[in-house]
Amino acid sequence: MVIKLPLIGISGNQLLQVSTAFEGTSVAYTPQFFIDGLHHVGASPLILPIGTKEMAQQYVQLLDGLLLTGGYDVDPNLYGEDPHPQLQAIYPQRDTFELALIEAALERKIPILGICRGMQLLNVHFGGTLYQDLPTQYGEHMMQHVQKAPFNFPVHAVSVEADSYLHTLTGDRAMVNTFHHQGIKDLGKGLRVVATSSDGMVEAVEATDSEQDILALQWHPEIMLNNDSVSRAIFTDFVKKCQ
Ligand SMILES: [Mn+2]
Repeated sequence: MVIKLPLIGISGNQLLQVSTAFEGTSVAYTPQFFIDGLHHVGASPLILPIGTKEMAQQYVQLLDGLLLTGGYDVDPNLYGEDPHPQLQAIYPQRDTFELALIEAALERKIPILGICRGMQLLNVHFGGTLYQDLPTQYGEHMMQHVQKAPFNFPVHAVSVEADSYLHTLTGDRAMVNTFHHQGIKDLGKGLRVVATSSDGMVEAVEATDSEQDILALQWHPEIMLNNDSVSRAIFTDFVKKCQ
């Protein structure tokens, strides 16, 4: 008998820079944190390689949940802007593929967990905009959002809205890690901000439509699963909802 664990699709990345690790060959991949994290909470992770819109639709038919990962900057043309000088590498095929994943997942109403770029792309899907480069566009009151501390060390606080779903996992306040030079500017219609840092940065969003199960975070719980109970709660809860 085959034991059926929740099948979680992970939006895969592609290594475009030539790396000696793969003898210069481009590779499809996801950080091991996501795999380990999903294994740990009893799910079957499935890495989805960047492909066509049709492939995205096909993949989502198989899934119980969708995990949108971090990575390249989002193409600013998707929210009607020209590239800022500090915009970093973009990969438009990944944007197109992941927007199709989002669309198909919303249609099937399967749970979506968005992380970092995943949250930003969800916002763009809902018609929102991004800061292309926080250090030059956000203003002087911005705290450090690319931490110099070890990746699994939570460095800044976020305040969580009392009536949000996230609050049931975090309480009023959580400590998070942070590695982002982009962030949400104008919020997309259909999303609500459920956590912010003290400089006003959007740190988490949820869907306003109660039929859609979206939780998206600007931080990286997958890296803190071994040392942070809130991060474990977020992963555990996500997989439970996918069952
Ligand atoms: Mn941050």
